[in-house]
Amino acid sequence: MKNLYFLLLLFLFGCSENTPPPATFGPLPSEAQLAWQQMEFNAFVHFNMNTFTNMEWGTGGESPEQFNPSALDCRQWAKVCKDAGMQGIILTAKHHDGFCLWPSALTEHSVKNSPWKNGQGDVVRELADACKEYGLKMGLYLSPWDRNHADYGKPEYLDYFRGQLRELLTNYGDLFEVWFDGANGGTGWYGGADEERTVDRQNYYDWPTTNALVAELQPNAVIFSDAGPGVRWVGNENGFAGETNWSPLRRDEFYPGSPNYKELTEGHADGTHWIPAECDVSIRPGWYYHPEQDTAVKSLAQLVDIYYHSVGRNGLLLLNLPVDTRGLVHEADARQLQRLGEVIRADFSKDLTAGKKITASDERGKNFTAKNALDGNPETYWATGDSVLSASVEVDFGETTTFNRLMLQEYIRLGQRVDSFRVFIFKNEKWEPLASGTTVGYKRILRLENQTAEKVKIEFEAKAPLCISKIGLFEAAEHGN
Ligand code: FUL
Repeated sequence: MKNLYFLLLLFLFGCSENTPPPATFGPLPSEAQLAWQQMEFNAFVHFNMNTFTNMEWGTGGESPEQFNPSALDCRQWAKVCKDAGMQGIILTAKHHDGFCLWPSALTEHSVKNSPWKNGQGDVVRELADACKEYGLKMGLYLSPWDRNHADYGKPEYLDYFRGQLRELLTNYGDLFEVWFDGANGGTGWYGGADEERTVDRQNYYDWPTTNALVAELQPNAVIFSDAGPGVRWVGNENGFAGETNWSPLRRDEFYPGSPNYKELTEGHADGTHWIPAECDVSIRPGWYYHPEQDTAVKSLAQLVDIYYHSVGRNGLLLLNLPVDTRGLVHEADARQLQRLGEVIRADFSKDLTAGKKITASDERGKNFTAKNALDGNPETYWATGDSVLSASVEVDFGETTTFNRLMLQEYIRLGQRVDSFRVFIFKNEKWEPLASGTTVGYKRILRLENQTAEKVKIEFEAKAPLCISKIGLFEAAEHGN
C-alpha cells in the first residue's frame, strides 16, 4: 500500500514536472544578432567608382564623370541572390575613394554629378526597392577612410562621416547590417592635398559615438567591424572560420584595424561579449570587377568548400559579387552562384534522422529530451541536468543507412557551451570512432566520407549543461567543379 502511494506521488510529480531550462552561460546574443545569424548566407556587392577605373582602391582624385553604368539593374542582382538562397545584400555605398552611390547632400563627389541617369540616379534607393521586391534584407558598407575628403584625418571629418551615415540610416528603410571597414589611413587625394594621412585607428573615429548613432537610428541593425559590437570580421578574406569558433570575444581588446586580428578567426572561449564571426570573401580574386578576371571566378568546389568552412563552422557567409561596368552581376558569377545554391539545397534536402529513435545518457526533464534535437524546431532542444557537462546521444536508424554529413546546432539563446565532441558509428556489432570536432555554436557541419551504419553516437563535452537544438544526418551527392 505504502509503495502504491509512493508510485502515485511519483506519477503526479512526473505529470506536473516542469523543469526550468538551464541557466544562461557566458555572453548571450541579442535579438538582432540571432536574426542575423539565422540568415546564414548573404551577398556583398562591391560596385562603385573602382568598377569604372578598374581598380581595387581608388585614390579619391577620380571624377564623378567616370561613373556611368550602361544597364544598371539592381533587380537582376536581387534575383540572382534570391535564387541562390541568400537572405540579404550589403552594398559599398562609399568605398575608400569617397565616391557616393547615393546623392548625398554633403558632398559633390557622388552619383548626382555623374552622367548616369543625368545625375538623377540613386543606386542605394534602387537596391532598397529591389530587395523589398525580392524579400531580401539590405545592409550598407560605408568606408570610414575617405581618400577624397579634404578633412580626412581632422576632427571635422567625423561630422561629415556621421552626417553621411545619418543620410543612409534614415532614408532607405530598415537595414540589417552596417559595415565598417578596418582598412583606413594612408595616402590619398584629400581634396587636392595628395599626401599621406595616418590616423590613430583606435581613437580617431570615436567609435562609441558612431555606434550609438546606428543603435538610435537602426536599432535592429548589427554593426560589423573587427570589434563588432554586433558582428566581427573573421580575421581573413578567404571565407574560412576557425575549426574552433567561439562567438564570444574579449571585445575590448579590439578596434577596427587592430593588429591582433588573427584571433578573430577563433574567438575566445572566455569571451566577454557575444560577437559572432562573419566570413567575407569574393567570388573572384578581386573585390571589384576587372574584365581580366572573367575567367577567374571561383570553381564550384572552391565555393562549396567556403560554405562548409563558414556556415559549417558557426559563421555567416558574406560572398562578394563584383558587379560589372554594365551594372549587372556578370553571367559567369551568376552561373556559379546558382550552382552553389543548388548544391546547398541538395546536400541538406533530406534529414535522415527525422522520425528516428534517439536516446541520451542524460536528460534534464520531459521538456528537454533528446527528441527535441530531431524535431526540426529550432526553439526546442535537448538539455542535460545542472551538473552534467559531458553526455552522449545515440540515433538509431532502425536499418543500415548511408550518410556523409553531420549537422549540429546549439540553442545559442542560452550561450555557447560545447567545446568538443566525438562521433562514433555502430558497425559490425561495435562502436567505431568516426570523427571529432571542437566548438558547435549556432551551426557546425562535418563533411564525411560515405558511411553506412545502423546507429550513430555523439559524445559531447561542454562548459555548461548541453543545449542541443539539432542533430542532423544527410547524404549529399557528388558534384562537379
Ligand atoms: C577591405 C577593403 O580594403 C577592401 O577593398 C574590401 O572592401 C574588403 C571587403 O575590405 O578591408
